[in-house]
Amino acid sequence: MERQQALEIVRKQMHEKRYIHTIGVMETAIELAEIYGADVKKAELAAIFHDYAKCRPIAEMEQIIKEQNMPQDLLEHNKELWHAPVGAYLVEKEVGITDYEILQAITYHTSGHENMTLLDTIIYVADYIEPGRKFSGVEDVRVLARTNLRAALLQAVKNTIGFLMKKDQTIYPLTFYTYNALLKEEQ
Ligand code: DGI
Ligand code: FE
Ligand code: FE
Ligand code: FE
Repeated sequence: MERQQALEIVRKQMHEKRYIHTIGVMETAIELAEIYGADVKKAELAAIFHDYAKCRPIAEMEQIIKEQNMPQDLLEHNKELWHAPVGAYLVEKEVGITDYEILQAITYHTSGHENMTLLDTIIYVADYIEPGRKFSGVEDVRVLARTNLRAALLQAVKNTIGFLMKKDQTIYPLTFYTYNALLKEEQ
């Protein structure tokens, strides 16, 4: 699918601000794919569609998680986690994207998982560092992303867990598993 067609599809799914974020993730993901030798076209499409379900009604996402037998523990944690796996499902069903690597990168862009592929990592990191992001510590991750993508991923996961803990939010187990797996990889 061509970039313009994909962008027109997602534009109808989200508010202006979210669309601008999507463009930022797309541009960043393409840059990272070029640096690290990933499939640039897949990175572009995964980035364009990563937040496809972000603006869907909570009730619709909940129903999809139940009916499609997604991990039911999602329902006990932050609703912000839901749009990632639900997005991958809807992108396949409504847009017709069937590429497994793209769907996986979308599914895990919020929590990560224990065995992150290069594409999964690019989407996770691009989502975290795109130019519109302002959170504290983001600049360090931006710098790391140019030289050591794995280290950038670990730092982004750490920052996310720290941020959630400061806000007294529960941490989804898979987010901790992602963190643990990345630390073990370093040792
Ligand atoms: O959709 P975006 O805003 O671009 O970014 P995202 O999909 O990476 O994250 C969405 C939100 O999910 C973000 O505010 C932090 C939250 N989140 C990420 N991991 C966890 C989490 N919330 C909880 N409670 N637990 C997690 O493990
Ligand atoms: Fe997201
Ligand atoms: Fe993210
Ligand atoms: Fe995003």
